[in-house]
Amino acid sequence: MRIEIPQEEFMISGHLACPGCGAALSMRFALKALGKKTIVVIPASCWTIIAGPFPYSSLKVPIVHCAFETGGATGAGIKAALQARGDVETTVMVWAGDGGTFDIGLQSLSGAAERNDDFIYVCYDNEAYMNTGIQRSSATPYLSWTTTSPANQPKENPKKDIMEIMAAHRVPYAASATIAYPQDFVRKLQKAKEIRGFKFIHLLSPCPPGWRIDPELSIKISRLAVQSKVFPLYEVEGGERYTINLQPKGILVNEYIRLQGRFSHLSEEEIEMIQENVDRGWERLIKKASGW
Ligand SMILES: Cc1ncc(C[n+]2csc(CCOP(=O)(O)OP(=O)(O)O)c2C)c(N)n1
Ligand code: SF4
Ligand SMILES: [Mg+2]
Repeated sequence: MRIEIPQEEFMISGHLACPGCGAALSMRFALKALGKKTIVVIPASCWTIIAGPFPYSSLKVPIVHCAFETGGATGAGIKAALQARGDVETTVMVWAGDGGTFDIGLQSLSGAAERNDDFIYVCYDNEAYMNTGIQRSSATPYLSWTTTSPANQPKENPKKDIMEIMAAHRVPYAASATIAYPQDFVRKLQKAKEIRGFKFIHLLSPCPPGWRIDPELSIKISRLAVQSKVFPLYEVEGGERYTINLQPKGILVNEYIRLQGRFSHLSEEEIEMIQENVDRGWERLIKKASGW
């Protein structure tokens, strides 16, 4: 189903993102999807900087900056305040990094999800703590380089499965997305806006300095992540109804990782191990989507 992407812009010139930042382009489309009556909550992250220094802002909607670990609690509080004032129209969107979601913000995210608070939580996942110098997070992929997981000692643990954590909370809606598929991303946000209760979007966001890629490759790499099954596009409703939104071509994982300097230390055997993990993850997803 093709949808009309709104023309109106709510992200304007003057933002402070690096060239090719997936998280910056994604915000532009998120606000097109949600429209003017949106309040954006931003825990400490690259986006704290990207938005611009007070009193300037690159967004034409209100922003609430909050402490690193408080995205879920702040989103819930702002929604409650709006409701107390009789405002049932304004959408609250928390926009948090992977560090602020998978790690330090997990408790306030879990609390909001368990209470089924009525707002949208977007985790833009660039797979490390980028704003403070590319440190490893629990969203960093297996065997990836970061400044705290150097090439001779890369990350030994698999990426935490945040979508399954959200599904286990039985939230009304959770979906994965990337800006390489803007129609899919906009549709998911518009759908989330219409659902009452807690909504979670897991957004893959390439970061050229952190992933050691050329800025012009961000979209291509996002597309390869989906087409190689590294990052499938799917939805989970009520914690149990899985829908795969795009059938990947199933290209080899190597097509995705060979363009990224953060994986340049990997041996053929290690790439094969990653391929096996990705294949297993895809099989698990297919089983859930077919209701097994
Ligand atoms: C309690 C606390 N610890 C550490 C920091 C420092 N800090 C600010 S942004 C950031 C990294 C955020 O990483 P992530 O959430 O992945 O967002 P990204 O920078 O990658 O966009 C850190 C560690 C902080 N602001 N507050
Ligand atoms: S460091 Fe990465 S996430 Fe942060 S602004 Fe630059 S490209 Fe975007
Ligand atoms: Mg990050």
